[in-house]
Amino acid sequence: MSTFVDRILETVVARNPAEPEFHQAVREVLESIAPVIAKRPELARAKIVERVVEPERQVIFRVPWVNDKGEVQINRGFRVEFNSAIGPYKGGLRFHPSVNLSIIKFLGFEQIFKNALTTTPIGGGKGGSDFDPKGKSDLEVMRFCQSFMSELFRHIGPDTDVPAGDIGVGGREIGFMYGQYKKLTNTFTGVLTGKGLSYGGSLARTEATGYGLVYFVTRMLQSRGTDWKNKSVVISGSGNVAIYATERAQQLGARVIALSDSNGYIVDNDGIKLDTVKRIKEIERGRIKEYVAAHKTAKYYDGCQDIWTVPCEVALPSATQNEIDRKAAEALVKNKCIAVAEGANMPSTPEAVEVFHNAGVSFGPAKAANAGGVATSALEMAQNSMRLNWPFEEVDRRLHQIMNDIYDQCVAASETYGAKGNLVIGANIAGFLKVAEAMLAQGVV
Ligand code: NDP
Ligand code: 2IT
Repeated sequence: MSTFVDRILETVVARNPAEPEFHQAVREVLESIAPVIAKRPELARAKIVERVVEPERQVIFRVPWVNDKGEVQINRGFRVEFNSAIGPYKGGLRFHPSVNLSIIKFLGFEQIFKNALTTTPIGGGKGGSDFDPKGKSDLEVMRFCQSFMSELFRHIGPDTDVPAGDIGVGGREIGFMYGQYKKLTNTFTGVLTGKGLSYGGSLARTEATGYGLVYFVTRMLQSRGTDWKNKSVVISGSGNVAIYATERAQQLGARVIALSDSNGYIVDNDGIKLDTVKRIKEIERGRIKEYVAAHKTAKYYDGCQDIWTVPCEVALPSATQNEIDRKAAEALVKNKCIAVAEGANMPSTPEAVEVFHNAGVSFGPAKAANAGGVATSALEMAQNSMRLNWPFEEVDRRLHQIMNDIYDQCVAASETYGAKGNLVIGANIAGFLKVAEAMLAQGVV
């Protein structure tokens, strides 16, 4: 089994040097699917795994733009079209100074299996730029987005590749990119998701990742014979995913007591007042620190990492990759945390996941737990194709159903392959098998 993992990983590392996040994501999937390959020689013969770790297409491009002072700026743009076996490439765009090829490839690789789990017909892709929207004026963001789309537009399309948001890309950025795509192609199509409601966006897409995460955790808690009522919850980040996970968890009776950003975290033992967070983050584009000015009983702590030392029963890492290491996981376990589910992509290191599994903490991996966002993007694509809009309740009902299906698929696959209770293995196997069957059927392409 380990020969299989080592052999493929060796090639991946040699062919993609200096891409540690990509290697990390590939290793986890390989370790999970090794028993499937052992049982299915036709997948080995067709070299499905060797093919799935190689992106179908990778585009890297220059993004020049002019800032408000009239100075020329140069960023780098990426779009990795990873796998189109089950549908058009689909996945977000991340704008953050840390973006590089390794980050985009790990995200694109994860997206293949996540999208397969949603049961909607979408392939896997990801893109972005090392552009930092923080501290930029709206006009600077617009000029950047227009320049970014001036190259990206020739690679995407409603039946080819459909980007959306991720870190640093929300409604404002999607709007500017959509406008530029429309101007360049003279078409009005569903080429991006996460659009504004006035020009083809879906109700509930904004809420979907966070709400979906909460629906997934509901099932994890049910399997332990409990629910959200009065549970203390710590959520990292204070962006799109964190805000709407907080909202839905609170509606279900949970006590969300901490949120963060990359500078630090707040603790409000009376429960986070989400209206204040929405004002600071969504309207004023401020920092989470400002929360304590409005709520004197809350406390702010510098440094985001120590948020995991805040005692809680449920932890939802919803900021970024590798934010929970072994030490943070041990702190959560020590404080009697019973469930951890990943709102962010790959927020737990492999060592942290091991700590959770060994301690009997229920663990919901990203590609299952945060799939509600992209699933609802697929619902947005469906509505755009039909040229109609479903009501909020209809989209939310479908999202809820999809999250329940994903949970059931993960449990079933984990049991079939002798790893009951391990949702990491379940998610990887269930997602992989769907993509593998489609690749097998379509021949060597
Ligand atoms: P946002 O840009 O809305 O928010 C990101 C949040 O995470 C901010 O609070 C940000 O703080 C914090 N953050 C970002 N980078 C770091 C870092 N290096 N260290 C500490 N904190 C950091 O992004 P989203 O909420 O959309 O995305 C959050 C996570 O969820 C990402 O991992 C994304 O890939 C994942 N995800 C998003 C989906 C979506 O639909 N949006 C779907 C599925 C997964 P600061 O302001 O200081 O940067
Ligand atoms: O990581 C993710 O799944 C996303 N950022 C959402 C992608 C999408 O196409 O909606």
